[in-house]
Amino acid sequence: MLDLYHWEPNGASGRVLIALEEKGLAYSSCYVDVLAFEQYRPELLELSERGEVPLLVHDGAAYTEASYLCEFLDEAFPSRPLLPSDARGRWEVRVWQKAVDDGFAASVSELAWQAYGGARGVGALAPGALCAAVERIPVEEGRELWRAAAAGLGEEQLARARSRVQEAVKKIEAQLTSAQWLAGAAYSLADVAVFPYFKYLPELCPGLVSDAATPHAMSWMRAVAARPAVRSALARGRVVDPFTVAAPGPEQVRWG
Ligand SMILES: N[C@@H](CCC(=O)N[C@@H](CS)C(=O)NCC(=O)O)C(=O)O
Repeated sequence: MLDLYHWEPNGASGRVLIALEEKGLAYSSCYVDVLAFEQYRPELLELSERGEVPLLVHDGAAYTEASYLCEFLDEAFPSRPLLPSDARGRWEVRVWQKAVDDGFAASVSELAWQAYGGARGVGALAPGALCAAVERIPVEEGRELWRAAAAGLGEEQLARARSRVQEAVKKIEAQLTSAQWLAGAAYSLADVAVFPYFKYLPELCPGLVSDAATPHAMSWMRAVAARPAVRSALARGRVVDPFTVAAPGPEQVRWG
């Protein structure tokens, strides 16, 4: 029995939804509206002390952290593997996952929050109501994250996010110029990790990501988006386009 607590099928939630669909696993989808602070509901905090989604519950045990969660799924349910069979290929996947976890995810989330965050849910509250809602978050790290988001991200932070995204896009385009997929010879968890963040970029950073600037990455993005499993995962959201909503990721509070 697999229960996945997730938000919109973008970012980290998107990664795990795509992995479940690619592996053809039956799961129940439990939507958690991050922009209504539902991730901090007491019953979810009992399963994950940080109140973080995606959160998978399998046989009564809870799993978080998209990279490790996807690897857990691949190991626990070996059919339709998403990790290469050779050691080099698996290393390549993990290096891409680390790049996503270390900076790409947080930087895309920051730019997306800046562009779209205010439009829905808590982001649309009047400043006083938002601050009061933030102070009711029962997790210190969550309060810290959302206080910063409510105050608005500074130009220095946004400039750093733009430059990190630019570096990541360069690497993605370079890799896809000579290969069809990010790691190894086949589609893998590396593609699953990068896609739900990269998909924001043609709209969010059109000067950086476009058919003219990054043709190989754009065809890769379209090929991933056309996969039946990815289409099913993207249909698990509530908004028409999950890449036009954003929440500030928790990573920037952890690592600054
Ligand atoms: N380290 C986590 C990060 C998960 C994450 O960024 N979750 C977002 C939504 S997809 C979130 O919960 N943000 C809002 C919050 O922390 O209040 C992972 O890789 O799974």
